Amino acid sequence: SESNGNGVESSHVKIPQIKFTKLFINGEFVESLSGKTFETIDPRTGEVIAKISEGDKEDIDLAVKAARQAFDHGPWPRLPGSERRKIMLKFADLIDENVEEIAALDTIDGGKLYHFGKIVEIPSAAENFRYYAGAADKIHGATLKMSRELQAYTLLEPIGVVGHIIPWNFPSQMFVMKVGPTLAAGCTMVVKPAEQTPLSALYYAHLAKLAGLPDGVLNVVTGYGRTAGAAISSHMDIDKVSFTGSTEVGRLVMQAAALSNLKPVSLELGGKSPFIVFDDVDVDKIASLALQGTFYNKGEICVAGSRVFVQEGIYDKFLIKLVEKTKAWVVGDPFDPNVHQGPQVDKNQYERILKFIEIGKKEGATLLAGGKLSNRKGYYIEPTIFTDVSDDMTIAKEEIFGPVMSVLKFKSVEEVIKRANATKYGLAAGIMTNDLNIANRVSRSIRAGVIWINCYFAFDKDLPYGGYKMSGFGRDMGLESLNMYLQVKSVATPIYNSPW
Ligand code: TXE
Repeated sequence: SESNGNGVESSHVKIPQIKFTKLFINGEFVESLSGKTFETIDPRTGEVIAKISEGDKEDIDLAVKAARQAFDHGPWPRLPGSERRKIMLKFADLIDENVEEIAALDTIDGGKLYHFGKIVEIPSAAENFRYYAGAADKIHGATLKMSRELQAYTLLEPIGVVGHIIPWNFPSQMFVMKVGPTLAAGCTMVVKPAEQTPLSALYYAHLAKLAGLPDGVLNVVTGYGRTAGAAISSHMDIDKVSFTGSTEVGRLVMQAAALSNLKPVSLELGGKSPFIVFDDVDVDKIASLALQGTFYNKGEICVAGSRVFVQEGIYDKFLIKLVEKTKAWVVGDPFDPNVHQGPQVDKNQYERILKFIEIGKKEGATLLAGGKLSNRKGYYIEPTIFTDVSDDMTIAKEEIFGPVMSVLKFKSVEEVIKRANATKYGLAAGIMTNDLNIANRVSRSIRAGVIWINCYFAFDKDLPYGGYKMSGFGRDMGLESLNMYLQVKSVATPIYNSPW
């Protein structure tokens, strides 16, 4: 049932042929100028899926030129919002029409669950696009009440050419969550997908063309971060850069932006989010949620609730439930509908996670479940739970980005607030309690961009998403994200034509 991704049947689904492997610049698929390619790998097997054109600085230059031309002289920023909306809605319909193929691309490229992609992730990506399509004709400034005899108003203008650098853990959702508001705002752009997962981004470029998006508005340059990615953050003719990825690279992106043309930057970086369980909860239900909170998408999610704080009164009961449920958590081929967890995205991440597991053992945490490799080929790791974790252990401090949970015991509300906040990150937090006063108090005390009370991963297109502290700044999703792609221009004129 293994396959090399070339249109072969897997035991569960037909794996699509790879149709798009070249850079998408100015409305055409083209080879990179150097002619170089890189291999994208199927993490289920470690085998090569396809050779993809490797874009570098010169290719980014070409793509920026196309985007600049489309912004300065093309129709896109000048179209009435309603016209942009039409094309975006068509784009969304095309995503829906090709859901199975796109979901399968993300599965072979990133090890993501196929059925979840097909039923939830890709349709919600299309819906997210419609959300921004609906905003395209409602972007406007305000009339200002001035304290002098001036008539004044603000205009909201597209910021210009945008550079998007995106990661591999949610190739489709990241693409849509960045491209949707950028298009609605009337900007043009260059997108660099992660080198691990270039396939769906190129497929989306093809759909954009079919939807009638003018040439040069959306350019996709595949390639590595240190070359193509770095060329985006330091480009003199890119007006804004939006980055999602590691905190280390986020720092490089911001530095490059500062040293080049001072382009504004938005960064969505790592996290080490607390998932706090108070004594009064339904233990069975919340244990299931905690499992999802850490192991969903193989733990490759920046808002993973991987520090699970459990109040002492239910601590033992909670651990028993966690272990019981972990036994029923199935790791295997992500095309199989019964599987909960596929392989990690690549060998690097796989080895990085295993290293953290070893460090956890060495630093004295107790391995309650998992910790081993699965014996199959590919980059699979068992869902892993550590207990007796103290706040200063590496596994409690560093983002592991894998299926590894640390369980920590706490006594009081004040204590858990303090410990939950004792991290350089501030992306998300989960608060599990039926006590409204505790929920209110803790949600206001945690320094994080997203708080989920009695739920986790409650993503929604309406819900802005982003970090505090070293988890970055700027907000993706929601109407809030449109602001990242708009400039505010103030216009004032004397009311009585009187000079002042
Ligand atoms: O990330 P990188 P990596 C975290 C997670 C993970 C770790 C390392 O902890 O284990 O980061 O993953 C591009 N200039 N997250 O190494 O390198 C790169 O090509 C410009 C959290 O894969 O940050 C890719 O497109 N761009 C996260 C993107 O940056 C550069 C998601 C992200 O890759 C670049 C991913 C450079 N110098 C990893 N170097 C989240 N917040 O969801 C690389 N890139």
